[in-house]
Amino acid sequence: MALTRALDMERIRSEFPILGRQVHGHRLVYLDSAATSQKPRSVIDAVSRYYEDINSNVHRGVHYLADQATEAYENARARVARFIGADDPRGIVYTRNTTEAINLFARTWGVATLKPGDEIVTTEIEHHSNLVPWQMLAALTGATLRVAPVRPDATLDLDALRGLISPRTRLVAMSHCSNVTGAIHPIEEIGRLAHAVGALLFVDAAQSAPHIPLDVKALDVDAIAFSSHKMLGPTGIGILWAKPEILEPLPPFMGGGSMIREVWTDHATWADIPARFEAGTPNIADAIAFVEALDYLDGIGMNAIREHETTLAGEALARLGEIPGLRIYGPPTGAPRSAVVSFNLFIDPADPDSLVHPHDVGTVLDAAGIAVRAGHHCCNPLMRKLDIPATVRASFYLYNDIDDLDTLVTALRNCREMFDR
Ligand code: C6P
Repeated sequence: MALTRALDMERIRSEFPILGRQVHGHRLVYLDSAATSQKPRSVIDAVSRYYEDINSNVHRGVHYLADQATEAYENARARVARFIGADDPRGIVYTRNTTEAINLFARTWGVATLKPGDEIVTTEIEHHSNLVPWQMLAALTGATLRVAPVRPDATLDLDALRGLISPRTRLVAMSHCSNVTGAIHPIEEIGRLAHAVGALLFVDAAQSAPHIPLDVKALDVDAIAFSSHKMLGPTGIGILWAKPEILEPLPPFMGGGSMIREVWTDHATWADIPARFEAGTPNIADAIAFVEALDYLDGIGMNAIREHETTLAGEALARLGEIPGLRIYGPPTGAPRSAVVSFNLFIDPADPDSLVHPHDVGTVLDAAGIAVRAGHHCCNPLMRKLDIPATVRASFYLYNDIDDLDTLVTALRNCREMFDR
């Protein structure tokens, strides 16, 4: 049964071949899209088509195939720019993933800009990818890292974050959407505060770009990072976007082919952006196939996807909340959130020691054909703050429907009974 009229679920499901398979004798219920999404047939075909038709290196050859591959690779860059509302494709830098995009920005902008006394502001709810690179940058430059705390209810303390932004701040680096709680953070407001003190806003959009219409101009962010694999595209391709005027004066990230203008034995000069940041043979096939993913998302419409997921998340919160002893971590009802739901099962809600270990819950769900993530979700500081080892996380996407939620709820009720015995 379709939950909303926003999407044609039958058609969408039929376009994702993996959703037709069985796991442990059950229909696969894939609720782990925050880790990586499934891929529609058009993306899978685009990868093979590239190797069958135009496989060649880019920006090097003088032959027909090299021209075709280069054109497709650069058209893909322009397509990504259009997807996020950026006017100039020179602001799009291909990386392997969000993690590499954040490290690239830290190692280029950060090393070129920061000095002792400067401050980077981030938050306790960040994925390690948006925390550790800033820790490393602070150690390298003598800058100070300030970290806004999470409240005991697992929401970000926005007042504390506002209070940390000062004339010493050079960069605020924060997630648009938490991969654990699904909270959507007010990046427009934080951006205004950052800009008022002359700082930049860097947004980790790994969990928002796949689910929320994004427009970098309307949001007025300075740089963002996201991963193709979380938004129907292939693994191995990520995006750093930054305003071209920010990228223009920066030094390269890595040295090698493609990123140079001229090389002598003792020095070199740099290519223009974005080539300056793309040393070596890039991931051509997956950059080109990423276009199919973006076309697929836009074909359905990011607003329709958001509407579908909001309805599904609302239903999930209500239904999961009825399971005795199930505790959900994250924003209060009505607060902006994505379709990521983290929770734990306690046999006795009043006794923290009665926690059913999330890995055990994950294993029971897996036996029923349900794929969720159980763990710390690369968010150790958040887990420490919540005083839990891990959570179970169900993350929904455009191909999930109410029957997936039904299956999850039934399996969780069974799981609770099993551990209560
Ligand atoms: N989160 C999850 O299961 P990469 O691995 O580089 O594509 O993305 C890193 C990353 C950065 N920021 C956020 C908010 C993320 O959620 C992730 C990836 C996955 O939650 C894998 S750990």
